[in-house]
Amino acid sequence: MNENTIPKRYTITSALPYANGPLHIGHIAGAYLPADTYVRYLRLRGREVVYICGSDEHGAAITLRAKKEETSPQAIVDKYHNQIKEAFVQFGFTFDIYHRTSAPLHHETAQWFFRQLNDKGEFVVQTSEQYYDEEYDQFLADRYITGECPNCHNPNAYGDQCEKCGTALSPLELINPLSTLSGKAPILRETKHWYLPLDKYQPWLEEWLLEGKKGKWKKNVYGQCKSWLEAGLLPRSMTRDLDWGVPVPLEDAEGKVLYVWLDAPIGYISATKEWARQHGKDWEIYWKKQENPEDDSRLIHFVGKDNIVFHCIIFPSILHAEGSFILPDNVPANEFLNLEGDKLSTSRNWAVWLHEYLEDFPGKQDVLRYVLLSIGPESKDSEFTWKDFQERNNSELANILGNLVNRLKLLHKYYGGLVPVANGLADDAEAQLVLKQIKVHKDNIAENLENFRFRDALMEYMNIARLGNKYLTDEEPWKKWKTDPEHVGRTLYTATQVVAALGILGKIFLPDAAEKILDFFFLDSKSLSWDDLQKDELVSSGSPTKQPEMLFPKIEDDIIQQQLDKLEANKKAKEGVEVSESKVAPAKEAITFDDFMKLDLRNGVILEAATVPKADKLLQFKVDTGLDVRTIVSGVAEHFKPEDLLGKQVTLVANLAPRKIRGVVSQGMILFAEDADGKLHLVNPEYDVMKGSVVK
Ligand code: B3M
Ligand code: ZN
Repeated sequence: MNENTIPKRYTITSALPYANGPLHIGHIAGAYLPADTYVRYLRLRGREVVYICGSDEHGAAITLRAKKEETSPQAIVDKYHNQIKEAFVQFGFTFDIYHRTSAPLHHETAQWFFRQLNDKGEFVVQTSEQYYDEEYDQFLADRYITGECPNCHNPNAYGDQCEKCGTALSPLELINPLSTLSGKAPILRETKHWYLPLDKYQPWLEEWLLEGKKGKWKKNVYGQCKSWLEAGLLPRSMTRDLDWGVPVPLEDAEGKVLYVWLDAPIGYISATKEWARQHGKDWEIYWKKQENPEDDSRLIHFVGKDNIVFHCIIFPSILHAEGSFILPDNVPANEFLNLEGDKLSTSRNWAVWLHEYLEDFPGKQDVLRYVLLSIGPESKDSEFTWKDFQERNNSELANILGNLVNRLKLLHKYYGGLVPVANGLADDAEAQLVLKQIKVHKDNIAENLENFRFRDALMEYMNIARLGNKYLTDEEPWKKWKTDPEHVGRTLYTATQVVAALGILGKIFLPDAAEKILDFFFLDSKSLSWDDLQKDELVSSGSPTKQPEMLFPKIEDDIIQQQLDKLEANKKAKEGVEVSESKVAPAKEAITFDDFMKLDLRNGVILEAATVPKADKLLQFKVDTGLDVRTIVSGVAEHFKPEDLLGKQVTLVANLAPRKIRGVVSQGMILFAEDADGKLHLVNPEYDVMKGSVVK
């Protein structure tokens, strides 16, 4: 099907949030608000849409949380599934269903899929050595194991993915892996798993994705996929040695479950099946290839940056391998949203939680929609600040949109609240220009939304309000009322059409305000659609109107200060808790004295310091160790500028085997200590000592 034609129907999905914690504004800005806005637009245009979401209730993150809270995984997912679902409903997201992957229907659907692939011989069954935690008597996969990312050297990469650079990993690729259960280095033990041969699908992916989606998918998404495909795809295990998840439906797979990234995307399909069951619909028209490809539903996944590989490479490979399903038409993933100059972080409690926003700002869902769409990380990471939140509410929503609606008080001042007649409208050039401009902005909104450009679409929407304000300011009806009442009639009639258009289009971006605007005209918002915007007249002369209300009250400084104080307090409280809960990394496995004596620890001095080309996390040093002058590479470029460390005394491991890192041979390791805020500091004796002195 050609992207430019209008499909018979749409299957829209938002990433299934892990049911192991509350949602924050980063989640909303990434996978949910753009999707909901797009769905509202499609529905306003009368297109057939099913919008799917639900809780992702499997995976190591959930079982780890259960262990930490000394409860069961089911208790964890029940708690957070309900909290998340409630927050979504309160915020006004319009999913057709919000399902969950612990539901029996999902297990059946995921197991059906696994059997289909297995019966087709798609899996490669392999017995191999996997990391195993002896103390916990458990194999370690995904979040059960962490280590240094081989790609970006993030020290806290997970066994299945590095969240910093997004690279899909397998545990054996981690440098210095540690079990997140015992904190100890794991051993290797044999186990059998069913691998999806992604390498076998590489040629197909290069054709379907690199060729087929070129220029159609967002650059940030296409670029990530291109780099993975260029690196060459490897077979990926689709089963895990865990006791929480969808059991592998095979005799010889006792104690194994489906990999969460096999099962979760199938959750979109099981959710659709449940929705169809509840509404007497046929789920297959939303997921299966139709007789005539022109009848295929258009599948669009809305996700955050760290989910790109799973939705663009792994899930499409699974769908392609099974053979009877449609493939994603687009995956317009967003980048990351930061908060007040720092990364949003659940673990550091550095976040604006959705459920807390709803408590602190009741009835202000539109304000958060507006701000998050305005700053959306559509092509690069972006920043939320409370000051900007206040500024956009006060100087944009209140002063532009709210102000225009409020100025229709003039209908009550001059016409008893009725919309006046517009004699001579056809010859009124200014009025004609305004009525024409509304349609231009409406078409620009469509063009931007069809291409997932939400910031630009919202700007076009606000330009309609700016158009109305400028028109009234230029026409000055309050000055002409006595001398030219006919002109005033035309002006206020035209301004009324502008506000009515903002009511209809507002259903896409600001649903609560839209309801209020249309209600101001006694208009039923459900009866008005996109096609009405083609007309010049949305509200006819003589129509009654209500006194306009203040749509967006100003947000005062003290309210914003409270949020800033809350952020800091949350962060301190979290640090406080973590320090008391010995936030330090778990102890490593005991070593013998002889092991320690093998280390040759010395003090030295940094003679030269420089960056490492094309490695934005690395610095390279020339170090005088007292034995020699050598090069050492450290992953500290995010903490220091080269000049910060020039001339500094260091403690180093002098007898570490040389390692080539990004083309530079590093001979040793300089020791740094990480503080509670994640900042690094050199480890040194209290006083400067002679170069080469041995640390005992
Ligand atoms: N549960 C969300 C995440 O990675 C993940 C999405 C699943 S969508 C099928 O945070
Ligand atoms: Zn990485």
